[in-house]
Amino acid sequence: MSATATAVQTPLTSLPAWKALQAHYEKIRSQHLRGLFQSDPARGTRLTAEAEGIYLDYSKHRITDETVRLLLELAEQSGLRERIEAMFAGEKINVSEKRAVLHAALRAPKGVVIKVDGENVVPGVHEVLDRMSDFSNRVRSGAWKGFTGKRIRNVINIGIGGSDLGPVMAYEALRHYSQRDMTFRFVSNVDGTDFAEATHDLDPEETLFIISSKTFTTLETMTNAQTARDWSLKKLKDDKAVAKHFVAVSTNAKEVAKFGIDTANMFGFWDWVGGRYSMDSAIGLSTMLAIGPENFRAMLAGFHAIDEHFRTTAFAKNLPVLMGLLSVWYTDFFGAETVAVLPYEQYLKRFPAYLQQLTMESNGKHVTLSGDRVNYATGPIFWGEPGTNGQHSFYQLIHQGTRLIPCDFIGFAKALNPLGEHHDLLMANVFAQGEALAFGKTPEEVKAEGTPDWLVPHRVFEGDRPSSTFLLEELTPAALGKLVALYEHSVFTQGVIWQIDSFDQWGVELGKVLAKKIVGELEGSGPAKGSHDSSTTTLIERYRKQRK
Ligand code: G6Q
Repeated sequence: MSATATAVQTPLTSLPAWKALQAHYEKIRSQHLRGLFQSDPARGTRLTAEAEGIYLDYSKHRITDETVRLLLELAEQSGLRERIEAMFAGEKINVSEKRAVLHAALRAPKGVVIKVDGENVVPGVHEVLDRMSDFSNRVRSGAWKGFTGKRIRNVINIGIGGSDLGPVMAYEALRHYSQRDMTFRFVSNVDGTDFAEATHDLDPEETLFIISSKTFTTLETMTNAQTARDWSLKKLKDDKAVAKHFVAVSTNAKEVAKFGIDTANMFGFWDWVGGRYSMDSAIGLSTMLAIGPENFRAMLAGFHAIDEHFRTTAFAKNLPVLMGLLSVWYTDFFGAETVAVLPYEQYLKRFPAYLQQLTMESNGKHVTLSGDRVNYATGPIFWGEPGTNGQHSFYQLIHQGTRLIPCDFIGFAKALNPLGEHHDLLMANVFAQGEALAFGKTPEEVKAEGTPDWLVPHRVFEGDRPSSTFLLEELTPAALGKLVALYEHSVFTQGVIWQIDSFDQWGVELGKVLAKKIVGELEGSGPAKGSHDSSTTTLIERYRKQRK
């Protein structure tokens, strides 16, 4: 293992920049954004950054130039530069799983050399991409036929977590570019309803299943895959049909073959691709089938552009670095618990859900790389919904509640579906929300509107509520790749500052193990067999009685 991955680090809270930020916070905490803008009208143009067609306005944050300077120092003192180099060089920076972290290799152009254990992984990436392209073209054109000779009209991706959230999000985000005479569905939950609803109106003769599972052992996915097999064969009545209606995306050829899928129809990836970082690997096969290989490659180019930006741009102008540092600033100094992601783009409706896994599974950690308990807060809770819908539900709390919730607003200058005034109305709302959150409405302003005294407190907006605004030209496949890569690298930046392993996920293990144990105890109706606490035992017994 490399020196960079395991080097003993100065504890975060002992770094000079951290201490300076603590002192600085005391000075800045009571400064209102109204005052900051009044005394420095240029901040709205200065505290911005732009790269690869993405404009980030971070002026509506509770920061000054001094805050930014100290946060950048924190990044330097945390060794972010070396850690970025280590990641892109294929070092095993996922220390608890002893793995390299190379989602950046998935979008590296041909000719780039990225080595893992001495082997260049880029040619293998392109070999899989070429096979995916060939397969997608055949299905999309109708050349690939189902077992009874019918054209494939429906594609169902079966996968969960990292093998589902990216594909669902990308399909929804890029639906505008999708082949409209095909239906795409996604089944993830072990709850049978998910499968039943996804298939109820489909014909097995026209339906292709993609079983997406890195390990090919995940309980939910294997259960759904088996159900899909039964559903198909009930109509197709011949085991040989499996080869025409099932393909696999996995790293586990042995299990794929055991399931009955022809390994010629298996698309592989590698242990250096984490599940939540895999939507641009073969896990994105459903995306490629929907939008076509060219658009998929455009998306990869978008990812790559931000990889290069992150790797080579000075931190002061580096979008993911700035995003990551701002998150640390609110999480650790203001004590903010959550971040709201608010895309003003209906196609991005699953983007917050996708980011929940990316951010929370990555940075929801309570020990450092060396296993010590952290004494500061790590990964915030991510949540959100598209605007303007959220404005009519939870924005009330962001505007007038008692919590500080930094917001990420995402908007596009051009509409993909221009209809009358819709887009201007949408964008007017995103700009208005950032403005209202930052500047609010004072009691004097409320009174001046003729509001009776008793009602004034209810109608006051304190303001001083921070937000970032991301403005892009249009939601294209490349733009989506860029947006996702921004958040990926922001997550990494935060993880480096917090000295945690952003690439493992041990926290999902315990529940899985216990579920396997309990499932065998649900048969019968007498007292529960397993040794559990009194609460779990009672719940199991009650279930056994009621299920009859
Ligand atoms: C992601 C996690 C997790 C994983 C799923 C599915 O980073 O590791 O969400 O993607 O548990 O795993 P398989 O792809 O192995 O079925």
